[in-house]
Amino acid sequence: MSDLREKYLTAIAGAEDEAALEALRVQAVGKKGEISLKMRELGKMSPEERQEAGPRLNALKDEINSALAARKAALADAALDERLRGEWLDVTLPGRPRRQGTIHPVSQVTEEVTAIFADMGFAVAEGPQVESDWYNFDALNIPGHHPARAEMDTFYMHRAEGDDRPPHVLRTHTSPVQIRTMQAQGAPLRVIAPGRVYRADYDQTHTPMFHQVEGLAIDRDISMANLKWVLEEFVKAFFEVDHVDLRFRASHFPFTEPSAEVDIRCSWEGGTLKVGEGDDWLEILGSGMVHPNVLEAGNIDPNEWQGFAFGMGIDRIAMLKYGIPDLRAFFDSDLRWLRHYGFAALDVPTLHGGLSR
Ligand code: 2NL
Repeated sequence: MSDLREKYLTAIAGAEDEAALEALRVQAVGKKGEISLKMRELGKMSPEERQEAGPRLNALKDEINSALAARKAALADAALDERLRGEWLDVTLPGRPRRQGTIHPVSQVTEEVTAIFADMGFAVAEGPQVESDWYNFDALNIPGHHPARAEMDTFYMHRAEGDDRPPHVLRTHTSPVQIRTMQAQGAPLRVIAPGRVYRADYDQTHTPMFHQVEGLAIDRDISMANLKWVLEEFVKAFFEVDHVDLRFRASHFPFTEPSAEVDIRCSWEGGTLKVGEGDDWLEILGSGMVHPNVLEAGNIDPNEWQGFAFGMGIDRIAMLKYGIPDLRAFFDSDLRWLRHYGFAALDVPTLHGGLSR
């Protein structure tokens, strides 16, 4: 039996890969392996012989199994070491200038919008992209039967089999972030919520993931007049012009009352957009006074507080400001497109240093 032990322990220690180990396992302790055959012979022995050989065989079997496991772990460690050596990378090396990346227009415009609203006292709020249907719909005064739920082309997450609770959704707007901020911070409040949103829609002007920024200001005596001033300041700063005309068109959203869509005066002479002159109007955002039900969902008393809110598409205003024709190219990761429309990595947009150059 000590011959067997010697034979297998030596072979296992020398096995070069997992296949060799497996062959040894079958040969030694497999169903028809050498140890198993010896165990079968126990039946033919006298009780005295069996009492001596049985435990020894069992111990040998255990020892071989341990050696197999140890060798397997050692081989896996060696394979990992080998791979880590092969994939070694010095992340402290300087970048190669010609291959340096650029800032995506969506990131650039998000930074610009953030800088403008920060200057007017708005903080940035963020929240989850997978939301409960309560935060995405109910809290925004969109009940279960409301057509807005169906119209929104919502992506639903899966529930476990037999779990009958309503499924989570990919947020269809960033409004849930403002509900969470109202609950966490109470009034007064001034925040913007930029981020990714999702709707099952794909064509020339829609991608299933896109970017939105929403704003929310809550205080004791906020009015549409405050909304109008804030949006005017924003549009002038964003399009880098001294004068704009805004047009408020009555509209409808479940979460605001009254609601207005906002157009800016512009011209498309020569195919390029000029903001603040000409006779065309360009719709850029939706807005309104926060609905009392929405304030209540945020645990804010609508008898004491009121506020305005607005929302706009970041991708859309990026296309307008920087003359980018095709929305879908935004998310293609085409290096030539990124080099052409991207921004220098160190040009951080600020109001004093210039938003864009
Ligand atoms: C649009 C319109 C809008 C809001 C978003 C909002 C959020 C809360 C309360 C009330 Cl928490 N309103 N958001 C309000 C009006 C319009 O978005 O066209 N977005 C692209």
